Amino acid sequence: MIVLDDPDDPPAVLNGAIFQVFNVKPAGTGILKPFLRIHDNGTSGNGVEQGYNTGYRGAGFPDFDQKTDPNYTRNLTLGAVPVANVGSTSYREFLLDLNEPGGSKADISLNELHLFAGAAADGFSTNFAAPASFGGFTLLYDLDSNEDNTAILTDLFSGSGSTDVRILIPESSFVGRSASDYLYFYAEFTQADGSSQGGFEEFAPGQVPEPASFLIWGMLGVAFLAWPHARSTISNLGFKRQ
Ligand SMILES: [Ca+2]
Ligand SMILES: [Ca+2]
Ligand SMILES: [Ca+2]
Ligand SMILES: [Ca+2]
Repeated sequence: MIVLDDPDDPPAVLNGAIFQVFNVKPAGTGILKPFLRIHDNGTSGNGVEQGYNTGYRGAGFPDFDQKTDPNYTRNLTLGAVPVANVGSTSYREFLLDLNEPGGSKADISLNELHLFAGAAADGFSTNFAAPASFGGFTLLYDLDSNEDNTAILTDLFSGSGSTDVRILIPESSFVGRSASDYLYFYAEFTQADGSSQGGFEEFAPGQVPEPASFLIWGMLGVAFLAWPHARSTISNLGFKRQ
């Protein structure tokens, strides 16, 4: 089990994946491109909040706790997820924005995370909740494949679209897949402190900086001054963006 409950916590590793406090606070709209929003809607019951991304909107959806806005729970291709290098290891970068109340209710427990790939868009199956390949969908990564792992995370940065955590999945999980493959990202949270709280939890691909703004930041040398938490954790990891 890992716990990230302080902005200065160092990155932690669970079954090869890196979990890191990471705040991206878009100045405008359209910078974060979420692909999965889940909010306990009572379907799962018992305070479990779970779901996977898909563009499917036919009968039976949502089958878990997905929000149905097509802009925020949608199909995602592997090519749309950027690569981040930590030392000599490559990872695929995902961002997580938690929406929990403050104080003693600010934490949330990520219990399961499954990543599948398939040639088909609009996948629709409760089998995504089980860590096993099925019907054209190949399991690429399971947070619990080595043991039952848990990440206790905290809504450290409030406000919609203000991310809290970066999750880096080893590129070795994606060997043999192509950029056009569809990714299915299943997550399951429970609430250590009671039933579902606050707003939805939201996943997005890592951000690829716009070349112009990146250049300006570099010229002014202020990029990391404006991003102190990322600065400290990036230097811890020897992070280098491709
Ligand atoms: Ca947040
Ligand atoms: Ca909570
Ligand atoms: Ca687990
Ligand atoms: Ca919540």
